Amino acid sequence: MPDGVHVASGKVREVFALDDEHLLLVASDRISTFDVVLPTPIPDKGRVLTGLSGFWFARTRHIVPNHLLEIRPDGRSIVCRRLEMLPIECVVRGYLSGSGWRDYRETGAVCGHPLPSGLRESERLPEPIFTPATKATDGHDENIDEEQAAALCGEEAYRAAKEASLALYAFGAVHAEERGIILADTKFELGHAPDGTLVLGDEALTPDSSRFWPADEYAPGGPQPSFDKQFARDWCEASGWDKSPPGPELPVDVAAGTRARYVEAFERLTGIPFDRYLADPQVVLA
Ligand code: Q0N
Repeated sequence: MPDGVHVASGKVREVFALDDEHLLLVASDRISTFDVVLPTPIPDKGRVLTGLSGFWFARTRHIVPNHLLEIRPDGRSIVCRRLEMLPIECVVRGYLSGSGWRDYRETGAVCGHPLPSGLRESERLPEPIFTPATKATDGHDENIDEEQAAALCGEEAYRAAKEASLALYAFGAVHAEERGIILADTKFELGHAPDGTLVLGDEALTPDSSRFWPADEYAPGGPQPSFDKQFARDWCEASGWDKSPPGPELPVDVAAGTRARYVEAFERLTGIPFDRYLADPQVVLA
């Protein structure tokens, strides 16, 4: 069984079972904008995301252990421990954006967290909040409150997942801010190892699982440009595409410009030249 049995796929990644205890996670170069996967790949995007995840996994083991066992020589796939995943998305928000902003405008609260009145879109929150969501099969996750999340996970697992998620976010946000990137929010997936230990799975603190904003352009009071995808999004908007599938082909310069932004995020956050990662993916683990 060279590369395993296909067990799951996301919009841009695939999961294969290697055996009962091990999975292979493969990150493709596909990109989604406005919830649609575009026909044009972004060269090396899967490697950027895999390398960044590896970088964070190696540096956050003191907060919570993770599923990473090995980054493959291709730089785009990892071998990981197979976990029993919690049935929630563990979202942490430090800024008011996306569904958090929508919920706040409609109700003044996000996932049961009452917030001060008068906050603007993209504003920094008084403190980061844990805002769990269900895992919807149609890709449209639904925000839930603490009580619903605890009922889905069990009280003890919920408490531990919340604590780990908030600590991981705090670690990532400080590191990113020191490098000129605002980590507005992020999503973790956690699970249990066979011995019952809580373990961080999936990818972590990547541009696909987070909102990265360039700090030097931060201007609350409206939506912020995405560090990585804004180039592709702007081109899609200007192309007149109605945002229903299929998405438009990106011109080569737009694909290249988008790649450059992903690579820049990698280099700023890791301090490692991306070429070094391509030559030896293990550099992010040192
Ligand atoms: C798992 N998903 C949903 C990849 C991620 N370590 C694990 N053990 C058992 N199951 C999973 C993992 C992990 N990671 C998580 N599916 C399987 C997220 N997927 C979506 C598709 O891309």
